[in-house]
Amino acid sequence: MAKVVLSGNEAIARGAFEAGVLVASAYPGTPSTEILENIARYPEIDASWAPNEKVALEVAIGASFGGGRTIACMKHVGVNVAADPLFTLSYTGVRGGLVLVAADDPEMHSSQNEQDSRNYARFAKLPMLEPADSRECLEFTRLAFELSERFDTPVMLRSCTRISHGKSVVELGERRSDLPAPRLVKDAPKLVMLPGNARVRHPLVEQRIVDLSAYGDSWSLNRTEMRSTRIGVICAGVVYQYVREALPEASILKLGMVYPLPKALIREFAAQVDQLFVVEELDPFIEEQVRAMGLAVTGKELVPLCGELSPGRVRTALARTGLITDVAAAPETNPEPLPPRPPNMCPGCPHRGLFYTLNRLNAYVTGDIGCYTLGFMPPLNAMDTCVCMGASVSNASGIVRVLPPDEQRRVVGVIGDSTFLHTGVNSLMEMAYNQAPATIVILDNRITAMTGRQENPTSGFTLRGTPAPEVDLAELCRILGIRHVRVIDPNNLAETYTALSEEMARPEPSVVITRRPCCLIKGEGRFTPGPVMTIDQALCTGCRACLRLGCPAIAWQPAVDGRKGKAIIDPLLCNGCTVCQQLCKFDAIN
Ligand SMILES: Cc1ncc(C[n+]2csc(CCOP(=O)(O)OP(=O)(O)O)c2C)c(N)n1
Repeated sequence: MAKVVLSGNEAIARGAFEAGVLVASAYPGTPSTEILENIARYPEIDASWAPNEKVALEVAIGASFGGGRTIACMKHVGVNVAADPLFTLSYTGVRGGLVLVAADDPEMHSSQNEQDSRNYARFAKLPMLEPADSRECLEFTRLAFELSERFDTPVMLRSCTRISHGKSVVELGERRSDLPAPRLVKDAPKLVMLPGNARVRHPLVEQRIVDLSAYGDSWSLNRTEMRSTRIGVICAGVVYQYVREALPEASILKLGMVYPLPKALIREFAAQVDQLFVVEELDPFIEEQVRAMGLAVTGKELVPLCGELSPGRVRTALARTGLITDVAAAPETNPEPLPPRPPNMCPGCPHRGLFYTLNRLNAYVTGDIGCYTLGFMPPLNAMDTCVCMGASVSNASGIVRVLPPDEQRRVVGVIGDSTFLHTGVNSLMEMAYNQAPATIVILDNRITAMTGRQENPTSGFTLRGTPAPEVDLAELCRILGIRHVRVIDPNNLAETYTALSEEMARPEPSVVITRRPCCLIKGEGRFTPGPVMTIDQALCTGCRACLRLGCPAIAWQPAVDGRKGKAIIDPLLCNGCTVCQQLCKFDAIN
């Protein structure tokens, strides 16, 4: 078959296709998003966005219980949301093979924390595979389904930013067409996890881990590469590439299955080398288990606990042992720091007018995760907390309970449309139920913008672009028990100011929905740019009020030759939202 260059995410998608997967479900999140987007290219697979990761996994569980092979994909923090079904799925096992892809983000390129998903495999007692390049992404995904059915277990596949987004050569294979057709089979003792049945399943789960560990001792995914026996390194995933580059002479035990560990193979390898190291990103996951086996091993004393590794960091770390001497020659990944370029909302972003207004109203903003988190950045400076998806609403509901009335009124929770449907709905239900007097703003830009403009249940389209029912957010809020709901245009500053100041003053729960499409989604009923604005230099007084919007289209021309500094608008960037025009007191912007 053909050889092609694919990203890790594309290769995982291909692996799912070749494995004969019938159903794929996911919620977007960097660096995992493109897995489902690429699966959607295969018409043989029913691929769809779920409103959150728990739902995605449960859709996959349903498909597996029906007898079909199925995959659920998410970023590392998504596994927290999906953890409830995951732990019990470990007990039920599968009918059709089930793979859960967790894409970690060491260094937090695009995440709020850098948790290590390997801990989930151990915690939930299920196997985890970790590919080291795109070829392995494809191969391991295929093999994960075989493993899942052979051992009656869900299998986790761990990727990370560098594997998901890096590209390398893969060899394409055929799609499996010999799998049994799905059909209903009643099997309550296995699939109904009430205590009596679960008690029977638990010992099977424990035995499964023992069996998988023994299987791993001779499975080709775990392999030993013997070179100099002075240094022996156990590693997996992308770190294998770093170790090969940084320590070309070292012997390596490369693990393809990072949980459970192949204990006999590890002992055999340890016995062959003078000094044993574990090099791993984030937690001492392998190291602690190897030490618990009674083996002398060095790891996190040298290797950083936080952030990504690189060939340079691996070499520098191991150089501290004195075993490597030519560290000066070690390649450093980023010798010249790049100039900082802080992230910013796009010109014409409908979130900008809202945050400008929240700043003017001196609101205390419990924030959430999405493009609008950038409302935290100067000059808008209008976000005070941000924890996880959905937390804005429940944080607002909690914070007002400890504040005096004059401070309660300042509390505003802000949440995007996708985030609201992800986990905000439950929080708003709580807020309405317990009548917490906060104001919530739902920023309805009709799309999941932050992760690359994925459709969601408010946007009217499915993953494949077919029309879908639209959730009516205002009606949903009313049904949840919010009596005061209003829909406004955030590009209208006066309307936004009036709505927010009135709702903030109200000693009752209320919701303001700011409705305007993201300026990056074009198409019918979506964003249409307005007239490009210009600043009349004769009328501009250089008051800098328009700069308080932080719009990338507005620049400052410093004073020259005794003339005052003035603002200018870059016509190539301006999307014509008119927000700057509305706040210019001198009518200089037209
Ligand atoms: C549990 C979890 N899943 C996924 C993500 C990735 N993610 C960050 S923000 C976001 C959605 C943003 O969409 P929306 O709320 O509509 O706001 P917008 O970016 O459109 O302004 C997603 C999916 C995450 N941070 N946490």
